[in-house]
Amino acid sequence: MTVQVGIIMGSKSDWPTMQHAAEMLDSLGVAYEVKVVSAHRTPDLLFDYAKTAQARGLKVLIAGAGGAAHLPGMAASQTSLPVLGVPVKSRALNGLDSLLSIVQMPGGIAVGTLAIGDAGAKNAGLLAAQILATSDHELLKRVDAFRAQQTETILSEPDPRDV
Ligand code: RP5
Repeated sequence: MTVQVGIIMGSKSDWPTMQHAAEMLDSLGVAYEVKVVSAHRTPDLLFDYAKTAQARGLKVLIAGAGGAAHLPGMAASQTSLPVLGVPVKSRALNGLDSLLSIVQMPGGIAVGTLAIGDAGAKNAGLLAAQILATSDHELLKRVDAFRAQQTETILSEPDPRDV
């Protein structure tokens, strides 16, 4: 399978959150790579990664970071690939700092910002798959099947007291 999605994050400590993006891509059969790339601690690596991503065949980047979360925006500044930003829940401010750092991009450089934490990472994986599915009919069928299954699970268990 050709690797189409790059999942990057500012620190190893972001992995418990970002693994939810990877799990979603796994479940939808989308190949991806994972790498720690820090906007602040490894800026040269970030520039190299983002500048070469398209030529290496990647189609979407998912970038997660916490606190002064500049990774998604700086990655977006170096590539025309769609960049999905995941605000990681920070220890000090519960991720509000991460969210505001990622979402408030200046006009002209776009980052698609997801929710704080696990749900945001999960949806980043799903949204990356949906972007790829616009030109991949088999993937679109898998995305639709996932959604149908999710709906069916809820409809078949309407009583919240059932385990
Ligand atoms: C950010 O700083 C990372 O994205 C991480 O969320 C946060 C804390 O990093 P560590 O101190 O845990 O390495 O760059």
